[in-house]
Amino acid sequence: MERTFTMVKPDGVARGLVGEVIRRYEDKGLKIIALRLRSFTTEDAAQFYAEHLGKGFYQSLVDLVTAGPAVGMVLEGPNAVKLVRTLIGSTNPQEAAPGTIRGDYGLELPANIVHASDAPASFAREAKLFFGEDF
Ligand code: FUP
Repeated sequence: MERTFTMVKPDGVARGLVGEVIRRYEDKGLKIIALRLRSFTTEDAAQFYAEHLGKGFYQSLVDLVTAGPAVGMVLEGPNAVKLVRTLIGSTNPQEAAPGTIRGDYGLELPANIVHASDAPASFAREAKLFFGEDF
């Protein structure tokens, strides 16, 4: 069974959407393997979003993810990486389809409510960064 990492980002936590996001993952049948609320330092954010360093939206992304606590989780299910990406919707909430988390709750970048790993390798890296252990 495949695993993925997903996170209700600080904008989603501040909006009170933790329960709603977990509800959707559970309704779909995904199993929660790990769950934690924690805050990102600027250094954590720089590591987590290293691939975006130098891009125009980088600073606003770091500001957003360090603005308050995030709720990260490891989920397990068949094709979990791709499945959760489908449930969250497109990166830009203005383009995300209704019925997806970003499509239903996001309004404007960079505040798109949730993050989810885009490949098994990013799952391993991101879950380790968030939880400080291997999954
Ligand atoms: P995703 O994997 O869907 O979260 O998207 P990316 O890894 O491409 O982007 C990571 C985060 O950067 C997004 F969640 C929001 C932010 N971002 C912007 O603010 N503007 C952009 O044009 C692209 C991404």
